[in-house]
Amino acid sequence: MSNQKLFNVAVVGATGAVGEQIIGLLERRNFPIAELKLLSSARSAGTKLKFKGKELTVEEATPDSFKGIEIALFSAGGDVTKALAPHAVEHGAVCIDNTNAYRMDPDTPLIVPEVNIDKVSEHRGIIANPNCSTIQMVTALKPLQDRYGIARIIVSTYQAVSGAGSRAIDEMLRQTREALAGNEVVPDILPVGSLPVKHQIAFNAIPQIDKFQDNGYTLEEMKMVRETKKIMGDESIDVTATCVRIPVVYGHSESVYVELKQDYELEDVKKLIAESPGVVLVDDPAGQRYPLATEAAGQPDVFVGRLRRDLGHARGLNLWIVSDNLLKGAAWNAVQIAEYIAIENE
Ligand code: NAP
Ligand code: 3JN
Repeated sequence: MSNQKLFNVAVVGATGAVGEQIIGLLERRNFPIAELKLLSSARSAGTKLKFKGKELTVEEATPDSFKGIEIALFSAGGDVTKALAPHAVEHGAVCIDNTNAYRMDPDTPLIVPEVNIDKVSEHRGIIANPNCSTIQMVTALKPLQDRYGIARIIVSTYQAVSGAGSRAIDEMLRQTREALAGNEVVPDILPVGSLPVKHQIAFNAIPQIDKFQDNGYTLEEMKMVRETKKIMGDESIDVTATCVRIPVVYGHSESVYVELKQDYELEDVKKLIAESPGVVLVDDPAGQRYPLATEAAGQPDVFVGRLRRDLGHARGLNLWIVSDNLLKGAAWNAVQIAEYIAIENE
């Protein structure tokens, strides 16, 4: 008989695109669970979801849902986190939050396990999971920061529709069918569900992810700027981002330019990346091998390729970084943190 400690776990947002991946990972990773509580809004309460061959009934999330819960994984939007996570903490749970609600709170660690797991012990009940676009970029760049230092990052993203939730996936597939049938394409959700203007995503690229800020950047772009500095623990890194939605279902791709603080040899950089945890080097121009969203989908790792020196700047380096936005970008990063917490509390 095993003496392994088992945990009472809640998944808030269990019926969503991220929640579904969290539940799948808890099952596949054989997370040490005593009781699993699946929570959503009243809309989906009563839905049956499978976990390890058993049917569990989704319940409406309320402040009382967290009695006895030890680990709560939130992915139901920032407002839900703000309303419910403090109650979960009061009931003694450690919350791992996938939303923007607490990411920049100085008392909340913002964690990517491959980069800064040492900060997790500073939590006061809530641990924040970064934005998907930030997670994959910092996972790939951390070895370069450690070895050479990073002065500047210029990133352009090519983001999958699943990042905007399950309704955005449905919208892209519906619009594609409408366009191919020669029918009128009716935009409904993207780029931002709560804003009045919508754009077609099928056969298109939309340079807006989330709302525009007063400085002309979108919130997604500003998340990349702020979160990168916090996770890397270096406010001096200059970061500038352009975030674009493209008609891909799973897997965010990023064209990243980094300016290092020291001279480098390209072969050393490739070796560093190839040896880094959670990162896979796919860089074979002769064989036409480079990271692709279709190949990253369903995988937990961050894939890096197209490494080449900037022709005008000796310390400049270009990379192409791809990862499954719902896995390493959200659910897998959160479950990695939960596994770390579970081991610490055994
Ligand atoms: P989604 O597919 O639209 O799912 C939303 C989930 O939240 C559903 O389970 C929904 O339940 C639940 N929910 C909505 N309102 C609620 C309420 N008042 N109380 C309890 N549950 C409620 O969205 P998603 O793609 O899974 O994303 C969910 C959230 O995760 C996002 O808003 C974002 O904050 C975060 N996220 C983070 C990343 C990242 O980069 N780390 C990526 C994507 C998403 P119903 O079925 O009842 O509606
Ligand atoms: O659009 C994407 O590809 C990622 C979206 C993330 C997202 C969507 C809605 C709300 C977030 C996030 O994780 O930053 C949030 C939010 O929590 O603010």
